[in-house]
Amino acid sequence: MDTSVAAPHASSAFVQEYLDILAARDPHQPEFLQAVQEVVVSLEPVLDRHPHYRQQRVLQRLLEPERVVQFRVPWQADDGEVMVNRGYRVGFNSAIGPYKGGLRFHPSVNLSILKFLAFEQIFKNSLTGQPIGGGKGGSDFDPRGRSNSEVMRFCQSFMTELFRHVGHNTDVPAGDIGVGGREIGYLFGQYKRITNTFTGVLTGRAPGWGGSLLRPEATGYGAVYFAAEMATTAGGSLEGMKCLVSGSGNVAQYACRKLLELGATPITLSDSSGWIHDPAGIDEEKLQFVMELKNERRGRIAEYCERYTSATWTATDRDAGSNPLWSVPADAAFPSATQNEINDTDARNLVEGGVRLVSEGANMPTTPEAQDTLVEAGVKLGPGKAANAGGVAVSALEMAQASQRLRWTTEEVDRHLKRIMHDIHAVCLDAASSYGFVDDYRHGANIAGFRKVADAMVDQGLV
Ligand code: NDP
Ligand code: 2IT
Repeated sequence: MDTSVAAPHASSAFVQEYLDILAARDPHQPEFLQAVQEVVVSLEPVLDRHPHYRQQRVLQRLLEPERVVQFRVPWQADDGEVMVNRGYRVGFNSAIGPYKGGLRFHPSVNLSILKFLAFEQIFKNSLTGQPIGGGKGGSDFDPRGRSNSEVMRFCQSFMTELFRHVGHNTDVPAGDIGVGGREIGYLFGQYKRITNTFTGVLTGRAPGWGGSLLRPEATGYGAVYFAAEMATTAGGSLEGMKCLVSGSGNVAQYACRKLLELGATPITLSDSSGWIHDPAGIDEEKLQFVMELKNERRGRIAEYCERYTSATWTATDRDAGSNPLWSVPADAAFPSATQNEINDTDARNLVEGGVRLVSEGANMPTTPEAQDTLVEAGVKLGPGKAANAGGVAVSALEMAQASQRLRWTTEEVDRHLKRIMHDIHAVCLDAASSYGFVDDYRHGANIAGFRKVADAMVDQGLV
């Protein structure tokens, strides 16, 4: 018997009530409003079944960040020019643990984007089963084309203000777009110097100075583990699948590696300048080339085609209204670049091209309309807050190892990561079916993530 109920529409009176509150307060934060809408759309049956959430105004409270800091980041370029960027840290919710979430350095960063990311992080972190609250931060600084010295000076200036707001029991940042091992190193060095402490204040550290093995791999690996769980539940497996991957940074690279290990074949990658299609498959040797290209030489993905003639490169056309990467016929898709990279036209193209499974490595890569199109066409859709939770989950394992002053082996961390992704998958399906949204991972992730945080907020009173 199909017990599913029609998903409430984004414009339902229930959803509108909450969006109206936000639109009045923050009319210029479209990404934040989008992230809120995507969650609230799942919660009507939850609030109906647990009226004390309404009496305690839990959802209204949850929509307001506990704190936001914004600060000036002055630094000097190699040619002596004085530069000024803006830094932020959003501490959105600490009901179940210290704020936890990445730092993004990208010219598009603003408060709307960081509030959307921090809001998503609350539910994602709750789903991991680890004791971590939701936060995010970053800057409109663009590391692209900057020397190591410039990046170091920027990171030192950024941390010279950020240090007073973070701490291993208060708020523990990590990487995100534009922030990888290099930036975490410079940020940590400055924190250590200013505070005269060596603590687990940041995750994503190198294993030689307190980092967890497998943290760099964890987000991409986790997104593929989640996809494997979805495929198994649907009666299949990833083996033999042709896969579309977007981005070519941390998440995309390790998604490709795990796909290869599980017998699937990645055939696309991208960066903000363009995308490559390699019908012969991106094998381990080609992936090594991409890693060296992006992580060491910090080059552009177009170079892949100079080296591998089986591939073609197409420049990004921002006015095209759709991204042709998503039109390539395939079985599965792993959007791993940025928010809103799959619009409704792209979603239709994915369905037409044969894609049956989408696992979101990026945060909010699929617009709400595109998500509806995919789900209505029967595509299994793993939402970012569940599918890409492996990264922050291993960050929480890094915090655990740091506080015990010991280090787990790669095998131990991988075992934990697999179990966590398995559990998130199961919890999403469970929550979805017990609130009438059978087999819909989006609602399941929102509801399961919400309930744990909401209960903690009720327990802790009006704080
Ligand atoms: P990286 O900086 O390592 O790589 C980002 C990739 O996406 C690059 O290829 C970049 O291209 C491309 N990209 C970034 N912004 C845009 C844009 N506006 N348009 C087109 N392409 C773009 O970041 P990550 O791999 O760490 O992050 C990718 C996604 O995964 C993000 O959504 C992030 O929030 C999410 N995520 C990351 C986690 C992590 O542990 N790192 C954990 C969970 C989610 P270019 O080189 O041209 O900038
Ligand atoms: O979006 C994310 O989950 C991350 N960028 C990782 C956050 C973390 O604290 O590891």
